[in-house]
Amino acid sequence: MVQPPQPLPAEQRWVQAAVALGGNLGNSHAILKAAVVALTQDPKIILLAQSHWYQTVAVGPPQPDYLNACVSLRTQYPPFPFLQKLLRIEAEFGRLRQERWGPRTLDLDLLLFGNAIVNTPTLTLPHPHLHERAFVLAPLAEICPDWIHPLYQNSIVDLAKAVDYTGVRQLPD
Ligand code: PH2
Ligand code: MG
Ligand code: MG
Repeated sequence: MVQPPQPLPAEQRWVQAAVALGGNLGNSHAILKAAVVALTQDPKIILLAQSHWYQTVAVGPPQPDYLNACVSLRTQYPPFPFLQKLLRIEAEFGRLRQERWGPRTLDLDLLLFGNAIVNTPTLTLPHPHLHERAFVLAPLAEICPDWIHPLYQNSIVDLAKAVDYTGVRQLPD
């Protein structure tokens, strides 16, 4: 008997995401660059763009300046497995963090995942502070100016126009 054609395995679709990188302990330049390489080594992740590096005055308790940047990428991971991937990379680079908003070797924050809106104890999308942080909006507006914030319905470049850039300095290439 002739078998009816079997459905092909569902292809995981590729979704665009944006990630903020930050660090202010150890050799931040080396650590953050290595974190980007670690992301690109995963076959379920394709890097699209990387912003300049920024030296930024710390928001929160007194601590050294941060190095910050953002990347945009496409991924076949769903949001939670993608978050797990980010946490694994943070752990790999010896993330140290004692206090909330205190100094850390590597912070990878999931900012945007397509137009997903997620509210759970472990993941909030879009990132709840994305729209108010100059150290995120400056690099993000470079690489994703037209991305519409799923909650505010404003473009990233418009959100970026509304914040104060005191203490945020773009570093030369
Ligand atoms: N991250 C924090 C707290 N404060 N300040 C700057 N400038 N850059 C950061 O990435 C940062 C911060 C918690 O994640
Ligand atoms: Mg953070
Ligand atoms: Mg974080």
